[in-house]
Amino acid sequence: TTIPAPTVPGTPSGLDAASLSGLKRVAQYYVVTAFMALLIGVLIGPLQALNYAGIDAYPAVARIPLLRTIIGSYYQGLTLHGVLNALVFTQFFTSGWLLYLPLRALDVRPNLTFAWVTYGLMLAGLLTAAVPLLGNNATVLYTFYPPMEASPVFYIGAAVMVAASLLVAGQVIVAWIGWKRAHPGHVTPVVAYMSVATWLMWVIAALGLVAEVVFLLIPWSLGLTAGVDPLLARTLFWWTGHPIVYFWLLPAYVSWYAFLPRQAGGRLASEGLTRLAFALFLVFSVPVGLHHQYADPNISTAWKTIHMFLTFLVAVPSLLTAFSVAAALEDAAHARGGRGVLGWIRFLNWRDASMTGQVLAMVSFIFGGAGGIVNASYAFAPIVHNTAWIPGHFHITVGTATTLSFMAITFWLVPHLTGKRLHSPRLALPSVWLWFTGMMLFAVGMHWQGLAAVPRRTHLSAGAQDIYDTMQIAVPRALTGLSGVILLIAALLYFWVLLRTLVSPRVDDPEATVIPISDAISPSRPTLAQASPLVRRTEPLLALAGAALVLTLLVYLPVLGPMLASYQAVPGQRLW
Ligand code: HAS
Ligand code: HEM
Ligand code: CU
Repeated sequence: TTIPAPTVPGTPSGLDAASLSGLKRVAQYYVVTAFMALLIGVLIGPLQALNYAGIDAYPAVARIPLLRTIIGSYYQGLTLHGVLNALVFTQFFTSGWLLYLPLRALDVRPNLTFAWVTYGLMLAGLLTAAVPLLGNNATVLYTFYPPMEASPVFYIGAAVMVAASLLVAGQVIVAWIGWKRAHPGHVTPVVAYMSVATWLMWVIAALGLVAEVVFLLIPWSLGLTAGVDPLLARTLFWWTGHPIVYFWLLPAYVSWYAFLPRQAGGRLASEGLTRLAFALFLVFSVPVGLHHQYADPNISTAWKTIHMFLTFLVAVPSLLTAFSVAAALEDAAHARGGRGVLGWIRFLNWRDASMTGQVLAMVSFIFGGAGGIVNASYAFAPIVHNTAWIPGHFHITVGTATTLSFMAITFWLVPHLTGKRLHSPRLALPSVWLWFTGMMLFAVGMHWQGLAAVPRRTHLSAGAQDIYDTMQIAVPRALTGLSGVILLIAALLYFWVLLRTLVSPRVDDPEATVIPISDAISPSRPTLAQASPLVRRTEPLLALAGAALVLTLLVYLPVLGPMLASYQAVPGQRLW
């Protein structure tokens, strides 16, 4: 399972030294752009946490001219926070991460011009969308539900950004197909397997959003159509909107499976199981979107229920992951002398910030995942839907399981890409502990407030203060406010370490920091003939993607059909 070192210069299709360093540079641009977006997005978060503590910081913010442009209102800030963190940060990071890793694992020489053009396109899409966002002409939140209507420039920018991600997907998938042709009868190396499965899933997932933006929102916002059907648009949105959360999660899983065991001092539990988890994600990630629409009228209860059961099914590969990765960590701790049912946990490599951050991210995800299963239950959904519970849920999924993992990964990835040394590992460690502590407190505060029926997406510290004050939830409000302060400190520490690392001089050969690829406990077999039946059956990723598409159409066409047949054109509104 080792990622091969660059082959002898001159190998026709292999990754020679020049293309390796070129590839690293593209990946570095993606990763750094991602974290710049996160920096801006995250700084807005504490203001929102204070709002959920009953403290209105927005009049004070509005007095500072630069901030007034960005955070002119609670909702402009919230839109920027959601878009930059959840959409921009994740997509840019993954485009670098899951471009670099599979090409490296397959030892395929990339077309660097194509890679740079794709990066440029993604950046152009982002900058285009930023214009109306910063001008308060796209304050529609990151879900942009119509009939709220943003400037067409926002939708066009967003569409270009997503299109660019599909080009990255294409580059990786084409490289993998080429590798398959050149290596008949061989098993795809596990890191490449996970990456290709993730990209194939994303291609199918993105179809809903692409259809929504290209056929509904862009023509409508340009004034070419009189109105848009909100229900149809929302349904297409959630076609993408659910699986996008796995597009955020699976890149972290790649690291939890393939790299974290070695960082902890152990081995990957089972390659076959790893492949199975990703194959299941490929097939079952998309056909579940109606679990975001239980409260929407005019969708049959039967289809909502079917999507609910499929949601429970797509939790299975995460449960597999939980046990499999826990086993890998226990293996690591045993190798370091750890014993006991839980006693081994102490023996992990807790001095290493990269390992610690990822393990803490995983711990947060135990609770994030459990909450997700509550959300998915048709019977519980009415209690939690649209309440503060939901932001509670997703800050310990995307906000921690994903974000804290990506942060922890940069501690080795940035040195590996740049040849620079991590600035102050001593500060890196408290930054991940503080992020974890802050987000866990945030989650307690927000879930608790949600159960008390505090709504999400509400500037209640301003307009609704009277009602809010009578709710007798002083403890969770205080926890939420406190968490905002802790998270601010965590973010400042982390970005200090990252930025100092980036501006430091290059001191090492980048290859001196190795990709921490783990061995597997069960030996891996390079050819399909020797491989286990599980490995053989999960290898045909294109066929699995075909199955995913068929299943998605089966559970979506009967839902979309009636909506198209009774299309309701609703004129746009600007609520801000
Ligand atoms: Fe979710 C809403 C259901 C996972 C993100 N989710 C959201 C929203 C976001 C989001 C952003 O069914 C809000 C959207 C909006 O703005 O309206 N979610 C689920 C389910 C899962 C799930 C069933 N969500 C995620 C992930 C996200 C994410 C992952 C981002 C990355 N979610 C919902 C539903 C809603 C929803 C409803 C709509 C709510 C509403 O009413 O609006 C599952 O995939 C979760 C499965 C996960 C597990 C946990 C496995 C645990 C692991 C860690 C093991 C740890 C170890 C550490 C081994 C079963 C893998 C051991 C270490 C030691 C030291 C001991
Ligand atoms: C929304 C706080 C970091 C993604 C929110 C809300 C709060 C908050 C209080 C709820 C606002 C409302 O419903 O009115 C924070 C704090 C952070 C932080 C204090 C850390 C300093 C993150 C990160 C991500 C993220 C790292 C993702 C990578 C989101 C998203 C929303 C949100 C997608 C939903 C926006 C919407 O409802 O339109 N955040 N957040 N946040 N946050 Fe964060
Ligand atoms: Cu979902």
